[in-house]
Amino acid sequence: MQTKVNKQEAICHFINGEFVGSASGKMFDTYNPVTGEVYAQVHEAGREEVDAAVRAASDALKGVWGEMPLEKRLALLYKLADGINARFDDFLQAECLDTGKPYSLASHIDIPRGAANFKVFADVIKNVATESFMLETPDGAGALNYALRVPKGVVAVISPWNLPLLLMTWKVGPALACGNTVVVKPSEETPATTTLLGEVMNEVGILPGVFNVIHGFGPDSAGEFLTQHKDIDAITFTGETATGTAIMREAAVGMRDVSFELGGKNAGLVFADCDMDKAIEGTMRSAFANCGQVCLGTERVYVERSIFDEFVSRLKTEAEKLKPGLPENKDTNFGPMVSIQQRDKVISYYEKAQQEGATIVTGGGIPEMPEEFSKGFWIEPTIWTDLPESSAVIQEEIFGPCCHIQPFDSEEEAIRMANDTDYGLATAIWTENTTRAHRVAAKIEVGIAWVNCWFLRDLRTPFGGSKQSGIGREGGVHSLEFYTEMRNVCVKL
Ligand code: NAD
Ligand code: 6OD
Repeated sequence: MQTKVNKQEAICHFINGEFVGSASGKMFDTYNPVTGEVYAQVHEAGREEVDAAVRAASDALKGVWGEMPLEKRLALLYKLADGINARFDDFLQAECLDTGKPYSLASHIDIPRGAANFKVFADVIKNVATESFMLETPDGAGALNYALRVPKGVVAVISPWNLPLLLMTWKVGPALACGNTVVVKPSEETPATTTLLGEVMNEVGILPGVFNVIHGFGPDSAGEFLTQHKDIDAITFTGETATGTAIMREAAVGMRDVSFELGGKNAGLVFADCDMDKAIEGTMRSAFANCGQVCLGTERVYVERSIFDEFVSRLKTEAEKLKPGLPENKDTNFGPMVSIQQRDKVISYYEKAQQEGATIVTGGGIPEMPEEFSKGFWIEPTIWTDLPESSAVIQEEIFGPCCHIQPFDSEEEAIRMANDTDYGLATAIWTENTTRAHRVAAKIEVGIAWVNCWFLRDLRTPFGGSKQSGIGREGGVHSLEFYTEMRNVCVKL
């Protein structure tokens, strides 16, 4: 494998169709979260590599890629999706090595969605219309206005570590479908699958320079150098709200457009008229899937008082059944945190909850693991009750496998508590009363409201966050709003 996701060789940048190291020779370690061991070194890009990647992307835009007929471009995107699926096991192995997540999860979500993101947006761009208007003019002949969609240019894609392939292709897919070229900066924690995608790009015949990858950190490293680069035309970013703020400052210079998918502190609302089995199953996934490292995950659960005790007791029983273990084991359904830093951060909230007098229903610490995993970044799934709504544990995004459960007495109270946050990403509402479902969904200040389900994705729908959870919407035609510019042509007849 050229991408070098093995022990001996370092993971390279992918610039202008080639795997290259850094001129400075600077590298950083990347870890296997299951064992806590370094599994590879990664080249860290300096301004020189960032500059080379942006130049390659600019040249590709001005060259054959920029002139390519739509049908041909979209056929290549279909080939890309097929190319990922053809190397499904390589992607699965690389993703699970970087993140420690179970194969059972990544084989159902991360890798298939990583491939699907290319086909979906190829279909969207092919089928979307642009507007036209006939203007009446004093001479009676009129003027025809019609809009053209043109690519934004060179797009910087900055992605996080929790769903590395899925979240990166969620942006690269529409960017390429719209005819842009990209420079991707994956998270320093998870460089493998983005690099591997470079191989598939070459295999299927995507032209050099269309897709480029540079590795490194954020501040004073590849991320910042990329957002500061004057030839970047737009920045699409998924990550923390604080990072979004820093990137927005850079984007202001040169008036570059941004699309931001940021943090969340999502509420689950469980009404007494819910189907309890569905609510428990859904809340289990929304709180603990991917070791709680999903931006859409539920960290605050509000449960109607009459079913509170039963809900807490059943969620505890299910949480205690989660099985940590090697990603490749069939019965593993709970992985480690991505890094020691992330685990330390989550543990600090576990300590805070205890100091603030939470009742620890289950978990609250670091589990005993077999000797061979004992240095891995494992953590216990945790449930609390009895904290005041003002607690940092309830107000701040933790991004770990934990949730606090609070009782409520009325629909209005549940809505008020759900909305009492600076974030506005997602919610999950559990009720069998359809009228209530629609009424409540309309009142929660979020980008995505799920009813009796969670993370059920239709990629044609608008996806994004309200309040401090994001700027803009991606998904379906909404992605085209960001990845293209509309140019109006006015023809006097
Ligand atoms: P992060 O913000 O720390 O890092 C994300 C990316 O930004 C990384 O590639 C990082 O290297 C880069 N970066 C950091 N500082 C930068 C800077 N100053 N300039 C340019 N690039 C910079 O986020 P993370 O820890 O990787 O991911 C977890 C966060 O992402 C959580 O807050 C989570 O809610 C959020 N998230 C949101 C969504 C969504 O769709 N809304 C999806 C997934 C994750
Ligand atoms: O499903 C998606 O398209 C998406 N962007 C998911 C985000 C998950 C956050 O962790």
